[in-house]
Amino acid sequence: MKKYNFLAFDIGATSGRAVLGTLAGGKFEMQELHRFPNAIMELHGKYYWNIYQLYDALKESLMVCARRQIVPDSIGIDTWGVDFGYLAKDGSLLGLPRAYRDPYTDGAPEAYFQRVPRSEVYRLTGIQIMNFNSLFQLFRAGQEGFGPLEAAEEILFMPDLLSYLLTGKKVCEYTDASTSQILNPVTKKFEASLLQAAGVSPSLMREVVMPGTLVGELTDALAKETGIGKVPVVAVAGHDTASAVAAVPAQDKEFAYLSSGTWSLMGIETEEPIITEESFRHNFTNEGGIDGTTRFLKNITGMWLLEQCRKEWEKAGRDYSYPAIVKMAERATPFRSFVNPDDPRFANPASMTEAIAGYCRETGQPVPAEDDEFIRCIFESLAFRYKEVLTLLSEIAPFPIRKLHVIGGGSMNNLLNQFTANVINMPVVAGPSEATAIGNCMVQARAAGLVADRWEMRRMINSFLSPSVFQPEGSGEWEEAFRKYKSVTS
Ligand code: LFR
Repeated sequence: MKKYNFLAFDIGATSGRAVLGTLAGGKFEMQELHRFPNAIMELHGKYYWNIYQLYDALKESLMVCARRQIVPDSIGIDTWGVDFGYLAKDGSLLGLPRAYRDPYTDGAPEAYFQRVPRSEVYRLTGIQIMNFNSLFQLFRAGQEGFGPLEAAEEILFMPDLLSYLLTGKKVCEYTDASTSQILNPVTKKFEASLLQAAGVSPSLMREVVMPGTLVGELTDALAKETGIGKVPVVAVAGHDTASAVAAVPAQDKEFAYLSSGTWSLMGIETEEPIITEESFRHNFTNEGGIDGTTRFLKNITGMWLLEQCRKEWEKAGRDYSYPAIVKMAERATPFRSFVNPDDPRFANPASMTEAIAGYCRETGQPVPAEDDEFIRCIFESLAFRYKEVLTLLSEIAPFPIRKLHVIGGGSMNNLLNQFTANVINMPVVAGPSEATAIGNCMVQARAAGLVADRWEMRRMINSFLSPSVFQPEGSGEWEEAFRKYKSVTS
């Protein structure tokens, strides 16, 4: 029986991982081979991703593989969405990719809508309006006279860019391209008119390919230097959220998901995009999924709030582990103060604790002072925001939503899972926490002809996973607290 090795690179805004998925006789197993940091770097007032450091980390991971005598059958890369790098005519990488939290896009959508109305941008792309979408980044880069754009022959989105560094071959993978707000989700082609209106050339984009497409093999130099050989690189669902949703262990379509990490992405999987007056009004997005599905979802500011507080506490010498944080929240007084996690002030504040305190002060609530009060405020506020978005989703969904699947790192937070179940009054199924890496491996397995579609992937995932189920608990206290949340956040 052949044993297949799939190497998944799953790279997020704060760290990346090389995970090995092994498939033999219908049995799937995973192990982490290497973990490396990723961070936004500021240089002369602009914010970038250090792609060369990432490239080194990928190389190091390949060496770890080679040292352990593991020969991957293929490699797949997924990252966060929207960001991209610029390439010159000869294929040289121009500068560093800008990071989506660079404030250069503040106010960019409003300025762009002077050229193409907001409703038209949404009609053509079905993508929720967010400052940092690639369309607005290109628009601003053009206005800034950003050198790399001026010299660029084309752009490559982050997962494709990293695959290009590894193979020398270029593709534009569909799920990640779908986050750009340039792609039309119905035709699955880029809308030249949107780029022209941004003042950039439509020739920057190449044709999209579907997840599962072979990009190419590792370059000769890399194959030799790392000692791993000419391993093929497959374009998986390059957008991390698409990979995660592929790995939701659902058995039928009547579910909503919450991909919980730095962001909380809450949505449903549909056969067709939903671009209506209502979805426009509530700013829902239609991103591309596997098997031609649509991820109809909304971005909710997720663990970012906590991650940023944690950074401050760490600097002040208070370095809490994740389990310690959950314990602190458990002990804190319930229902004291709430924030709207999506308030723009939380996008990139100099101090997250100050920003939260300011929100509570302005809305006449008790101002958190102790660390445990901040944590409790964040968890409860997130649970309430989940309920708000799930209510909207239930109104729009073409099927009844019977449960919420929470996947990703945040699914390990049992306290928040229970809060969420209590407030949405529906079962919460938690796990896998490694959904993104699993989805990445599963698309590689499909490219190798080992699984047929997402339902077969999900059956396989279910066979080795035992997700925890959280049933709603409590009487009316969550409903009452939700009303208080509404009154301070609307
Ligand atoms: C999650 C994610 C979200 C996307 C945001 C920015 O990691 O990919 O789906 O909206 O990052 O790219």
